Parts: sequence; structure tokens; C-alpha cells
Amino acid sequence: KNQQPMLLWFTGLSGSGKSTLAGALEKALFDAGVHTYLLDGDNVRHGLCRDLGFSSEDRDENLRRVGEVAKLMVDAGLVVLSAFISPTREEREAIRSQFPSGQFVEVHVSTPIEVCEARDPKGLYLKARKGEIRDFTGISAPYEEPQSAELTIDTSNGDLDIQVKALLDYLSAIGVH
Ligand code: GGZ
Repeated sequence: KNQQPMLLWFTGLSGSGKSTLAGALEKALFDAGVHTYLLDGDNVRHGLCRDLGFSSEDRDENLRRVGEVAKLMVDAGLVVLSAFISPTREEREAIRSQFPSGQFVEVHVSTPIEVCEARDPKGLYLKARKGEIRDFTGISAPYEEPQSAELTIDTSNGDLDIQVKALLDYLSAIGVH
């Protein structure tokens, strides 16, 4: 089975659907025989980055480390998926610049903040509105929309299967599997 190692970088607000989309794509790739790894806050912020919080300096360092780990994994031949808010263009571009063109695919999960806030699966937006969480992305900390994402997906409407199919079609077109 041919597989082109690469990094699929999902960026978007809390609650935008990054992890859900990346997780569903990972399952589809696994079913197609592609060897993948999914990096997200759940497996990184409790270990590798457990000394880091959500100040802009800490986010930059979180993402720098994730980029370095992803690079090692891509070197090892994996298709790596990452799901981090990654709020700054500069940090995303710094990671992109470490990969040959075509090996870094940015996926902007563009679900509007109104929808993310209405979902509020962990009650974090509510806490941020009440001032109980500082520096919350989209409320009291910035999110810079990508200008050069390879793919943009809004998860407000439509079903997950169709969104995953759009991702798979893009990956087949560039020869990933
Ligand atoms: C944004 C926060 C914050 C603040 C905790 N701002 O929806 P979640 O809960 O599960 O995902 C969010 C996650 C963001 O971590 P990342 O590592 O993806 O962020 S970054 O790329 O900016 O480094 C959210 C939770 O952590 N969370 N506090 N202040 N999200």
C-alpha cells in the first residue's frame, strides 16, 4: 500500500469540530490501510506539554513542540493528524516551513464562533464569558483565520461522513493513499 508521509494540520476554535473531524478521518485512513497518528491536546497537554498553559508564549511553545514531534513522526513514515487551536498565523507558518511543500496540509475548521459557543461541550465558553477562564480563544484571546489553508470545512451543517469524504478526496488527489 503506498502512503506518502505528511502532516495534516487542523486549526480552529474550541468546539469547532477539529478533533471529531481528525478522529473520523483517522479511522477512515486506518480502514484504507494507512498508518496514522493523531496528536491533540488530550495526548500532548497532559505529558509532553504539561508545563504549559494558555498564554500566548505557552501556546507558541506548545505548538513548537507539537511541530517538532510531528516532524519526527513524518520522518518515520506516518500520516500525522494534529488538532490544536493553533491561533496564530505565524506559528502555523513556522511549522509549515519545516516541511517540503505538499507534506503539510492545513485544514481550517471554520465553524463560526456563534456555533462553537452554542455547542459549548465542556462549558468553557460560559466560563470564559463569566471571566472564570482568562485568555480564552475567540472571547478574550485572538484567533487569526488562515489565509492559505489547503482545505476549509465548516461543521455547522452537513454530516461528518460528507466532510470526511471531502478530506479523503483531497488526499487521494494529492496521492496520499
Ligand atoms: C482556549 C482552552 C483554554 C483557553 C483550556 N483557550 O475545546 P477543548 O478545550 O477541548 O480544546 C481547547 C484546548 C485548547 O488547547 P490547544 O493545545 O489546542 O490550544 S493551542 O493550540 O492554542 O495551544 C479547550 C481547552 O484546551 N482550553 N483553556 N484559555 N482553549
